[in-house]
Amino acid sequence: MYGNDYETPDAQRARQLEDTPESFRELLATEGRVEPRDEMPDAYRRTLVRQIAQHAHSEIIGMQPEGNWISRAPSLRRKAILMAKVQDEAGHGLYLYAAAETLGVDRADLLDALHSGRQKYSSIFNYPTLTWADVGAIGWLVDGAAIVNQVPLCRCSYGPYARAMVRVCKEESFHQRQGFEILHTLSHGSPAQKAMAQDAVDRYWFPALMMFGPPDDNSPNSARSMAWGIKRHSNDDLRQRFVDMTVPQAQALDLTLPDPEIRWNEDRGHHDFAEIDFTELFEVIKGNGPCNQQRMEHKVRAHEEGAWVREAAAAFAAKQAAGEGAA
Ligand code: FAQ
Repeated sequence: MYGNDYETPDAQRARQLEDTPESFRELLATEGRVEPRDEMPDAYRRTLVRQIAQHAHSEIIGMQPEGNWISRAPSLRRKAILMAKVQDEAGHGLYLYAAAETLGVDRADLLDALHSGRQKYSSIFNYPTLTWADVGAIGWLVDGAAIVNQVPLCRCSYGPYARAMVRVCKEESFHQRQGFEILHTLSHGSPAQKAMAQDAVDRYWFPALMMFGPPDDNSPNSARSMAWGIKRHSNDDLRQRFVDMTVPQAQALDLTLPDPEIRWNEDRGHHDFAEIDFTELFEVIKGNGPCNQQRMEHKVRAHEEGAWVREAAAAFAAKQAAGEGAA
């Protein structure tokens, strides 16, 4: 079945850990948590900084597509819920920047890396929110995908990241339900409302599947991240889990997923689905998505306009510290 170059998962894991110190390997083998003051291989630290920073940036940039609808939400109730959700995403970004800082990096440097394009954020936030139904599709599909990806991160080997994820996941579950409820209301409303919900799902389905990253055979970081206990499942395994979870939910919504090849495969015990065109993901990551430029321009402008707030906060903190010193 396999060619000669097949490596068992255990052998692959052992190879990935060859240059890792024995004590660290033992910690990972016993599922122990790595804490900020523990010794850790440099490459482990760098991988965590990369992933946690990208994750934090995604939460912050992810406020933009939904923020676009706060002023146009269809009722006061919807507006209040959406404002709370967008505020939650800001909170997630802050927990994650704090988790990254425990690895010895500076938040200002991470922001600089985002603004100069040296660090990435999730591809999904480079798509426009054209209608109110898109807010529902983001909650249902994007937060749904985020939960599938992030629940295993609650068992990540790095303590501060794992602990941040516990709280983030609780809030994401609420977000997913609010998106489902928006779409349920629309899909059981007028024909025009149902068509709007279907159109949003049609546009967000494949981009949501791409959130899980490139396929396993084209994912340079996965093997090592899994050996280190940072990632617990491969990109494709999580994508499959998401499809299996979402198909019955789409039926409950009375909406169709835009993939005629989706069907239950008795032998695999999973849903089959169409091959994904990953050239779109790579283009969006390169900066060529529909909204990359707009998202970054907005982010950089907001950061520049907020300089006085940071300066005032720093001046206040310095004054407090001087006062405490004098006491
Ligand atoms: N977008 O080798 P892999 C949210 C990059 S949820 C952009 O497979 P890895 C909640 C990847 O960085 C969204 N870039 O990489 C919310 C790497 O590039 P590099 C955020 C992507 O790290 C909801 C290269 O491709 N969630 O924000 C993407 O092992 C609603 C090769 O890929 C997280 O960040 C992508 N989709 O696996 C907020 C979760 N996929 O750095 C507001 C934590 C891959 O080597 C509203 N992160 N790349 O130059 C992860 O689980 C992982 O980092 C993956 C990628 C799975 C995203």
